[in-house]
Amino acid sequence: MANSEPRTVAEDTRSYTILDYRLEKPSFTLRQVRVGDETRYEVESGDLSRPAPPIRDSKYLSKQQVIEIYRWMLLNRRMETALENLYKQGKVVGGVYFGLGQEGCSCGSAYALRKDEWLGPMIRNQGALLVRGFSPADIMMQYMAKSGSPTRGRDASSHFGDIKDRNVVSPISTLGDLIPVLAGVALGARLQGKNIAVMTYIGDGGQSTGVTYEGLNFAAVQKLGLVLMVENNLWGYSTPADMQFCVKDLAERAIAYGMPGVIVDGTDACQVYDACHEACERARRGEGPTLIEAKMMRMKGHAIHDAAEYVPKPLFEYWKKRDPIARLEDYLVNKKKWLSGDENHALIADVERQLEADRDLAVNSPMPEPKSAAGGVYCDEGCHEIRPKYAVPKVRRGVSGSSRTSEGAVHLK
Ligand SMILES: Cc1ncc(C[n+]2csc(CCOP(=O)(O)OP(=O)(O)O)c2C)c(N)n1
Ligand SMILES: [Mg+2]
Repeated sequence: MANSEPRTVAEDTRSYTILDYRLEKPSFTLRQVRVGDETRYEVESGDLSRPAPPIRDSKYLSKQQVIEIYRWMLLNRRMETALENLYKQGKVVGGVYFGLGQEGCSCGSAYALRKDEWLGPMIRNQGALLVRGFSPADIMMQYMAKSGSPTRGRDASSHFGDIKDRNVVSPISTLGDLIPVLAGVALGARLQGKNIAVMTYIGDGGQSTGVTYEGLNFAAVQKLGLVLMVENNLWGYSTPADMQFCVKDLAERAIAYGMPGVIVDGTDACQVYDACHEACERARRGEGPTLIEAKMMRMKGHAIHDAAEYVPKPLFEYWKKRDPIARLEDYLVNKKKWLSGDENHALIADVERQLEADRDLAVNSPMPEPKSAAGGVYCDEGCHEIRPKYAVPKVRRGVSGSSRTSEGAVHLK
């Protein structure tokens, strides 16, 4: 085309695709109101009377696998109810955080990882911890700061992981900081000759941080197998999502990083799993990261101390109809008939039995001895070896101040 000829709009327009798995696209606007000294919100527009959407059939999960995810979700919820009661009995040290309404996202996403892959959970992903092999007793003991807890009573909240057996990186409270860490885990695996999927989470609030950009951009450029779950639960503490960002959907952020963006209904574990499975497969092929936005609602306050008075009540009622467990139960029992009523009751009773046993174990276990308080806090030189997870790193000997033993373990100096 000659330079003098005007270009058409079509030639200058690029288009991008955001895959959207949802069967319903909720849309509301909120209005900020002042009640005395308090700031609250009201629903300004949006249809709150719509019936809940059905669960979407999974392209990949077998009947048994859907039932297994359902069981994890039940365990997740019942454990949090038990924790709430333990808090009210004064047995919890510090606060308690809940993932009520987010169990389908937490459990369905973690279920897509293989055993040798890695998870970096955030505070609402207690369901993901259960899927990775922590027991309800581990989590309850942690909140009660018991000596048998994963941190031996040295932290009373979510700051624990297991890099030896369960491949879980401990959450970092500074929002967004887990993203480059997990990208680094994928890079480490690649240096050892493996492309693996690594998964972590960030909220609608936390995704505004600079480190989110840095971590995602690094993962995109290096084609690292990061699966980032952006858990858009409509609130970042007391800030509604539409005061946090201007894009229509947070999945659109993926376009600017140069990676696929996907939207799922976070209350539908089957959709969550399918999107995560596809992202994990892409990661395993060495094709790079995926950003998945899971849309749902935080059904409690930020933590147990927050009554969420600022959230409009009709919004809670709307999302209660979209409860991830009640809808999956209906899907399994009434729509698919994969569980009879009796089988469902037996499964629920089994979850309750497990929880009661774990709660009793946690409650009756001892507090730590005072003299153990500083144990394990500082790493004295040579106190333990850090071994590569997959194979001997394919790095030059003697770089970065490290040396190699004959078995290939790296001693940090
Ligand atoms: C960098 C950073 N800024 C602020 C905080 C304090 N803080 C902790 S949780 C939270 C709200 C997070 O909201 P969101 O990311 O939407 O996650 P949600 O709690 O909804 O799961 C804030 C502001 C923090 N931990 N880190
Ligand atoms: Mg949020």
